[in-house]
Amino acid sequence: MNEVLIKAITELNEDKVIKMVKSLLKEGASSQDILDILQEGMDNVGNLYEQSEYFIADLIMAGIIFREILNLDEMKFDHDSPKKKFVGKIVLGTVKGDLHDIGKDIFSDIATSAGFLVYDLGVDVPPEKFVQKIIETDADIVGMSGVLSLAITSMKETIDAIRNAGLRDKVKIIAGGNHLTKDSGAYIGADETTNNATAGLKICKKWTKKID
Ligand code: B12
Repeated sequence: MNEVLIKAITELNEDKVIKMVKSLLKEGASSQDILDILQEGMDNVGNLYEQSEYFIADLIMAGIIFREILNLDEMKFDHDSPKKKFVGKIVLGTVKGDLHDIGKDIFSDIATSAGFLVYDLGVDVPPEKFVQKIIETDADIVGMSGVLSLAITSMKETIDAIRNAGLRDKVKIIAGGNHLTKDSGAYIGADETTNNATAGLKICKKWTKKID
């Protein structure tokens, strides 16, 4: 079944993807299971684009399908139920030059549902906007998202700006994106990097001492 779903998303077969996801959820699959499968399909779409088999319109279509799935009522992230008291504040954004926001939005959703107060700055966020928001909100954590290669440079510039503003010791910084590695994390100066929103949330919980 999973292979068929991966194939359906790779082929951008919208109706089939939605039908299959709904039926998997009905059978008891979790939102996270679905996410993992879809991400594999998205990787295939990305690879086909790289090989010039797919075009920009196909990337757009993949994004539309992914969002449709995220918007299904059944795709509630089954983390902690929302808490009245916020467990921490996160300033979040997709870094300068990068417009990809699906991964950022997933992290925002699950962090919010786990009780974090998330200040989402959107996409193409310049370093100074991160700095300004950290000061304004007295945030505990900065979450940077980005999937383009150039995002690595923007992330480094963002962390440099945070450091130059004298805020580096006041916040923990996590960078998320498909292509990020421990090495790129060390290069940009983040505390942690991840290509998995749930793993990222666990790290944030640990930082705010709210881990289960
Ligand atoms: C959909 C898509 C698009 C859509 C984006 C729609 C949207 N609203 O986001 C559109 C069509 C707009 C697009 C545009 C472009 N794209 Co594009 N796109 C993709 C595609 C297929 C999927 C991205 C995606 O959403 N993945 C699914 C999400 C869930 O994964 P994710 O972002 O990694 O997020 C997960 C984790 O990383 C993590 N996470 C993410 N952020 C954060 C943040 C924190 C704090 C934490 C804790 C965790 C976390 O949690 C998420 C869930 O686990 C990828 C291929 C790929 N394999 O990624 C190419 C890809 C990223 N795009 C690519 C390119 C080249 C482009 C364009 C330059 C194309 C063009 N010629 O115009 C433009 C760039 C525009 C810009 N300036 O940003 C390349 C990048 C190559 C590179 N090395 O730089 C890729 C890799 C395709 C490829 N293989 O060539 N794209």
